[in-house]
Amino acid sequence: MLRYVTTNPGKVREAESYLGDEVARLDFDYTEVQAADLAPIAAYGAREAYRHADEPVLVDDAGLFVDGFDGFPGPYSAFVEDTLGVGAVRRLVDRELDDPRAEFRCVLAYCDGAAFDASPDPVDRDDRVAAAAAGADRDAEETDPLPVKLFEGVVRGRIVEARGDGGFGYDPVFEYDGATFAEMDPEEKNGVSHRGRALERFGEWYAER
Ligand code: ITT
Ligand code: NA
Repeated sequence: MLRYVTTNPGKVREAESYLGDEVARLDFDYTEVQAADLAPIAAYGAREAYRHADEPVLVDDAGLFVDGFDGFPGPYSAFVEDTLGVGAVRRLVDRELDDPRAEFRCVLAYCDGAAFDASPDPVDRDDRVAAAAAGADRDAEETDPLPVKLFEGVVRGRIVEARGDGGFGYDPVFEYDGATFAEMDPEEKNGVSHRGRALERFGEWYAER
């Protein structure tokens, strides 16, 4: 059984809506290393979660990256949500920036203890993830040989005044094509979201495995 490793029930709903009963939640709070990118955080988390669960695991690290703030809050999105709240991020964007554009990113890290084909796979990695994964793997060669495979999804939108009661986290303040993510149901959101895109890349690859 594949374990979707997260403490966040909102993420699980979306993963289940995409992967169905192929996946079950594992509520495990892995160590979040500090890094400027999501990929190494997810990769380290997947290794730790695999050792904990001894079953195939998928770790989901995500964040909101505001263009005009050089990607802030990015990897610190959870900390900023817990301390300031999503309304404060919206007010900060409104006050400080003329350009409200932002993107959500999601990196899924898969680990099942086995090695992967090292050949470049254009489906599931863009250049940024490949570079970060190479970095993670390079670090890991010294300390941790456990192979991890990464899948990224990105969606661009803009920060708006909060609307909608669906979703979780920053969904009410993130607008895509006229609707906030909090105004979409999980299927609609998966159809366009960072997580949906990462899940799609993972799903195609996993079906072949
Ligand atoms: P886990 O680490 O246990 O999976 P988490 O909620 O702490 O749960 P992250 O570390 O990935 O997850 O932090 C992501 C932050 O970004 C957190 O504040 C989330 O609410 C937010 N976030 C992630 N995906 C999101 C989405 O699809 N919509 C809105 N906010 C999202
Ligand atoms: Na977290």
